[in-house]
Amino acid sequence: MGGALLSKSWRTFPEDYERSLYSVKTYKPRKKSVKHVRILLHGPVGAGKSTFINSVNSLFQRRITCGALSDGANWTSFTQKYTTYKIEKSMKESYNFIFNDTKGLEEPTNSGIDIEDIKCVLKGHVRDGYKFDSENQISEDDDLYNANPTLNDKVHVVVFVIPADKISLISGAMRTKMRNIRLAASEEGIPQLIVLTKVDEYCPKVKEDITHVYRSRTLKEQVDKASQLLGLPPNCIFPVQNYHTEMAPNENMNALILVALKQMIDLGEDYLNSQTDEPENE
Ligand SMILES: Nc1nc2c(ncn2[C@@H]2O[C@H](COP(=O)(O)OP(=O)(O)O)[C@@H](O)[C@H]2O)c(=O)[nH]1
Ligand SMILES: [Mg+2]
Repeated sequence: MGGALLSKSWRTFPEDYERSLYSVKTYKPRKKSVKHVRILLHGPVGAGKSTFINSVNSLFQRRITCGALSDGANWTSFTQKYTTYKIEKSMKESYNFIFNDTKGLEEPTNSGIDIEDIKCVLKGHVRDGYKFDSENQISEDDDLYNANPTLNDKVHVVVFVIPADKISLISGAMRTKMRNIRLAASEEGIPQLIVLTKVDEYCPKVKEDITHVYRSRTLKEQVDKASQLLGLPPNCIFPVQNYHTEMAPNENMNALILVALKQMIDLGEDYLNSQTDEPENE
């Protein structure tokens, strides 16, 4: 056994930051009927989903933004409102990628979203503002049920958000639920990836210096565990450190967040181009 840091990195630290930033900023779906790529974040409560969206926002605003998305006191609530998050480009405009955020069913409260509801989300049947109810599935009679979703309403990429420091604590039940969501997404042909958060919490060497992220021996092990957990290859797993306290903007943290975001957009764009524009009738 060697030290905490491997002499060789298992992935190259992203270098062409400005180019990636430019391509994300100017991204526009090739399909005219689609306004944006819709990214669905899913994962246990406290995994860092809201903080990731905040981190992306901070990256684009070039200052740290927080608060607005924090789940705060209501994280154990039984209902969860379906909300779309946009990143503002200017007063009038947003970037052409949007986020939706869903949490898994939690023991023991069993709050969270049922797999059947998630399937409806994936297909674009759930409108903004819908309050998920862990006791009842969305009904076709609901005002916020979209009976005729277009490609624009559908989810184009699914992101599992998993905390690096808690992978071993993920219960069998939670794992099954995540795998079922993965299966449902795969059935729709929707691509998936994993964002591995809290790499700073997990590895002291990474906390010291984020550029060590791809040289951390223990973190590589967590990447492999996450890969096994959901059956996604290690190259679909993106370690990040979110802006979680009063931190100054950091170029290296941004680089990791941007690599993950760019991959989400690229996979989402591939999915869009593989679909027909016709509204789906079920
Ligand atoms: N150290 C550290 N803390 C994080 C990171 N990401 C999120 N957090 C913290 O983890 C907690 C839960 O995050 P939150 O985004 O609310 O989780 P959510 O339930 O998935 O939306 C918050 O206190 C965050 O500040 C990270 O990368 N590193
Ligand atoms: Mg949240």
